[in-house]
Amino acid sequence: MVARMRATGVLLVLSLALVAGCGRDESACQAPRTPTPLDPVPTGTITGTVAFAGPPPAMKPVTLSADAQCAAQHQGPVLSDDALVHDGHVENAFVYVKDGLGARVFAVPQAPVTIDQVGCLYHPRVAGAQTCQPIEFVNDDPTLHNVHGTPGRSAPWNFSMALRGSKRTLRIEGPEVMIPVTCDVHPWMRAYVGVVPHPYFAVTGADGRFALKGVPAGEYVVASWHERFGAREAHVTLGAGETKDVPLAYGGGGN
Ligand SMILES: [Cu+2]
Repeated sequence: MVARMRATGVLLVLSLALVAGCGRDESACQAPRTPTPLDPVPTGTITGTVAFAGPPPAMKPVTLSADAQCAAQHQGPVLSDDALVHDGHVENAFVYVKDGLGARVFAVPQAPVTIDQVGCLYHPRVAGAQTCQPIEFVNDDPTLHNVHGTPGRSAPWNFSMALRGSKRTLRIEGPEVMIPVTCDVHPWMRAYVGVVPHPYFAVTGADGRFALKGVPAGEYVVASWHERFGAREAHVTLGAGETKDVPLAYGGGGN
């Protein structure tokens, strides 16, 4: 009975993917573009640490038992990983230049951003990409996944990845912070992709640090996004050859 229900669910997911997975209009990414020359514009670096004051909120355990293939890949409890804070440093914050670049146009990197599915979790959980940069989803699990992206400013996607080792690439033409990615087979699976029209973004690691390099001298709004802690902004004036440290902080009773 359970097997039949699961099989029915899988068929439903596959059917949805067939309906919704095709036909994304990525033609805007095919149009030729002329990047604004940065040289001889002098540049600098914006750095910082995303901080959390006080005790971080608890993370809930994830129950993987609905899929034995998922559960078999983990020993011990798996947490939601949606509030990773280490000694006051926030991991998985998306930091980016939100305003100040004007009408500059930037070349699109052709190296893909890779988001893997392993242990029935998305790795990385938080990623960044430039508009129209290839984003490659990989299934490294011996089970079916369904990659379901729900942007608000560009076309959604929804496709199945049944085979281990399968890959699928898409490009997102519209800037958006952040785009949620889920899996219809495993409801705990969650990723977020920040898409911006320039290369000045980063995702913090365990030390909470970020560095936005090669930023043209100027005045900027730098912002951070975190899935549970929300958004923060800071203003910075960057001179040629300078490295400016920008404070971005959560907690302290506010979160
Ligand atoms: Cu899945």
